[in-house]
Amino acid sequence: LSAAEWRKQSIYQVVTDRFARTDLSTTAPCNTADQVYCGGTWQGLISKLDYIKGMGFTAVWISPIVKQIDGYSQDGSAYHGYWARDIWAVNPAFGTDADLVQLSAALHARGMYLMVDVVTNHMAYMGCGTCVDYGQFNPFSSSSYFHSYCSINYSSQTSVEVCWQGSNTVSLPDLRTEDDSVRRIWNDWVAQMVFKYSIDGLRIDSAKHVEKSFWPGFSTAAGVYVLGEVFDGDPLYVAPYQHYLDGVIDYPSYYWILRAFQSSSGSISDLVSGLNTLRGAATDLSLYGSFLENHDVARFPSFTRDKAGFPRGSQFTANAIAFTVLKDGIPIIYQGQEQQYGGGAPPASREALWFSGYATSSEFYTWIAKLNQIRSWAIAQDSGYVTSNSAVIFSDSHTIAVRKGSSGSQVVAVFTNAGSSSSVTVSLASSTAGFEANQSLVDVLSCTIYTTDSGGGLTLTLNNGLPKVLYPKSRLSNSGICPDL
Ligand code: ABC
Ligand code: CA
Repeated sequence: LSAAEWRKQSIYQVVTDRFARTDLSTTAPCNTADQVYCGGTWQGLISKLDYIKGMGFTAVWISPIVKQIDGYSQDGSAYHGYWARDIWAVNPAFGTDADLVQLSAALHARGMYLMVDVVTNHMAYMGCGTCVDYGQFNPFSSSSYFHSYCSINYSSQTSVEVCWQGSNTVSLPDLRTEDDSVRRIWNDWVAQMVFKYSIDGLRIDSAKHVEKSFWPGFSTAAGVYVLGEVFDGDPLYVAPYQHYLDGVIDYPSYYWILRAFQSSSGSISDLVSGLNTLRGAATDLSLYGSFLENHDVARFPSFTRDKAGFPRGSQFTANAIAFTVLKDGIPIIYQGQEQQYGGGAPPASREALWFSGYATSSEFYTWIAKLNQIRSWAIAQDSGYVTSNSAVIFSDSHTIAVRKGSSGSQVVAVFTNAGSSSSVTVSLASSTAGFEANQSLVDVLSCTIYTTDSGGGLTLTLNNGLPKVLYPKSRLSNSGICPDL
């Protein structure tokens, strides 16, 4: 699938081992601290695709598929998939080649897309950096394919690229991706993978650890949208990667959103200025991947204690999720957010989803479903929606209002970190929000109608810390959104 088509998608991130088992057990043990395989499979995922589709997602990103190193150590086992040994075989713990083909077919049958996580930076070895038995790797079965061992000094980009991730318990031998022999293998591999499993897009692991010049050839060989993981909070560090990859994961915004919405003293002004900086630096924000949680960070609810008001949960989380889904870029929701999982730093944030019973009535399941529905309706109504950059039209210490989309069908969303028992009033001017005089707008989250004044202005109050998303009432017919209005 092309980058242009990916802009309109909404991605659900799956850690295969932790999503669903073939037996669909909801009680099989899975203690995250153990860092062992819990039994999730591609067949389990196939059985639960309607759970994902039911939230309005159109694509699924799965954790890496290739064969891993065996064994167990202080760093755990390879259940996450980032410790490759043989790139030409699939991980038998998750299923067979045929299962993977079936997964992709099952997604396509639902009009959905498959994104696969790929690691080209390194292989893995259970042992220290200078003890590696290179003969175990397929195909990189000699030390000549690898940089010699050194541990990364993050203040040097050269070191980030040529030294090794991992530890001396599980070392991650760093490939000489600058060599033609290595590049040829990866380009051939990715073309075959995309073809064999009908893959629609790739999430590129450890993108900042590979020299930039590797990516254009790899991306051309893949022939599908590639989304790079550049794990860094600095927009000026991250943005240039988009000259080499279609998109990048939006780590800069992640940090600003996390800090702005985790408590009533979070900084909205840092969020506003950060977004401005990123907008200035980014080549194409519509191809960024927006997220609030993933398998490498602590879950958002682990940062916030507000459990009152919003049913079973937090207004802070509700705002942060809504902001993430409606901002510029392709939204990515990590499995478990819809069940308000609260695991802290990894491995704690890799809880098995089955303990939730896959409840489709949970508050955040329906919240996310609503947000995806609104976004996809805005996209269907307005061909410029995804490609137009949003603008912050109002902000103060507790609120931020953002406008996105073409005039006449723009989405105006107002978010707050004021918390559960708050009431904050915001005035939006016609000149910035773009509303008409006496226009009917619907807050599509609560299905409440608002009417602008004779000058097109609107004053509205956010109660109990929840956001509002305004959309022209005249544009909602047949949307299925707020059908009773
Ligand atoms: C295992 C154990 C852990 C143990 C560790 C030593 O070994 O599970 O308990 O502590 C995989 C597994 C991990 C595993 C590692 C290492 O391999 O999932 O469980 O840890 O064996 C990707 C994947 C990730 C994967 C790998 C490796 C790469 O998403 O799941 O990990 O294939 C770096 C990399 C990034 C990588 C991430 C985990 O580590 O760049 O590609 N993710 C700074 C650095 C970042 C760094 C980050 C986290 O710290 O700049 O490069 O990411 O370590 C901001 C700054 C940022 C800064 C953050 C922390 O603060 O702007 O730059 O990031 O303000
Ligand atoms: Ca490297």
